Amino acid sequence: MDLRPFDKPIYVTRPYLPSLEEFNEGLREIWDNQWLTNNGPVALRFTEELASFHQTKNLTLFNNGTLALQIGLQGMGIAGEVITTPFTFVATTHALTWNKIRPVFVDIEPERYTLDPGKVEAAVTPWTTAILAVHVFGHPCRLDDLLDVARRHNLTLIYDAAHAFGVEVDGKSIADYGDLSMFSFHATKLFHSLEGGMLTFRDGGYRSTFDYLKNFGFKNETEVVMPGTNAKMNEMQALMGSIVLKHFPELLAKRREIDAVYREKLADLPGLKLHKLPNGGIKYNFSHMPVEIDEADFGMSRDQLYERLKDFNIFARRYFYPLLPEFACYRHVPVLDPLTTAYRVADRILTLPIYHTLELEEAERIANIICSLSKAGKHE
Ligand code: T4K
Repeated sequence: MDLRPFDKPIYVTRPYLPSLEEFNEGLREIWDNQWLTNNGPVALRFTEELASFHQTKNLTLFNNGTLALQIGLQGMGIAGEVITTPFTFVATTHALTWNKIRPVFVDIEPERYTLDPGKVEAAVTPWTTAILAVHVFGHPCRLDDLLDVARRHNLTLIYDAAHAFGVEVDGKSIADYGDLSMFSFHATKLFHSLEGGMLTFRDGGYRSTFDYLKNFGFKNETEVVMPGTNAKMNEMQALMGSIVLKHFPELLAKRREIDAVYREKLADLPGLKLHKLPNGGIKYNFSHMPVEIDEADFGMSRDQLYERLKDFNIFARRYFYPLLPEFACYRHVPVLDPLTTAYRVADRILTLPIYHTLELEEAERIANIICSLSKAGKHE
């Protein structure tokens, strides 16, 4: 069994890069057009490609996911309090704060790590205007239950789908669920456009508002109808996105294989819990490879394992730790729910490397190294 440290660093993820020839081919068109940003032809074409991929016309592109979400919230006039998850990347909560919205953190569920709809319901107050849930690691939230709570309390249902590109539920894109969804196309995501973001929305009437907001509020050359910002996707981003979209099926297939290797090797390891693959009509995207470490059974803590793996040139990540309310800028947020599950998961979670250029033998070696570091492995 190969337990040697890797010669090169193995990161939690690596961006998909097409061949330089393929990218150059697209660059030629941009050079010929002499058009670099502001709704250029490549961005318009990429929008069409994504519309066809998601089977919806109700989408618009941005230069990153964070600004997309900020603009989505602002464009829909969300205010007051929004019930959200503490187990996410900081950008989810920042998007609320930038809009002067008060985040209300409630707990997550232990298996899928997404918002617990029962806890959401219990946190509704007269000031609540929306739910902002996250399909964390690409795991769809409890869509029906959240919709039920939202409709009964007249709340807008917003999904941070930063990790959920390509996920389908009952044959429909995850973008079809909720009033608004935000997707991140950051380089670290399984689908990327260097940086980038997308909003999809149920009510097509919001399109012009979102488009004005991302372009300084311009309606036309002489009319500014709202104080917008600059959040447009440029032509280079759109070119990369368009190429990555063509290769998306093969990227997904490779991730599925890597996931299977980890599962086979780690399934029975005491003290390590694999995340449960979403089932029941869900097409998953293998966006991340989270595992939970139980210190007593595994023989070392999650943090010790995280550090020990570095000795083998393996750079796993603790997504998402610390929990949002632990950050200095959110310590003042009153938290009424003890967030028991979220704290437990944040203390145990480790996301293992998964990306299309990771060889299956490398995934196997990472898994074997993890086994060898565990209490059970040492006794073998
Ligand atoms: N909502 C959620 C739930 C999110 O997860 C995110 C972003 C957002 C909203 C906001 O969307 P964006 O505004 O970003 O579109 C990374 C990403 O920067 C961030 O996009 C992502 N979530 C978050 C989960 O992860 P870091 O600080 O962990 O990234 P970094 O630079 O440490 O990269 C991780 C690893 O990836 C590196 O160790 C090596 C590898 N890497 C990274 C880059 C940038 C490469 O190999 N090449 C690269 O170019 O935040």
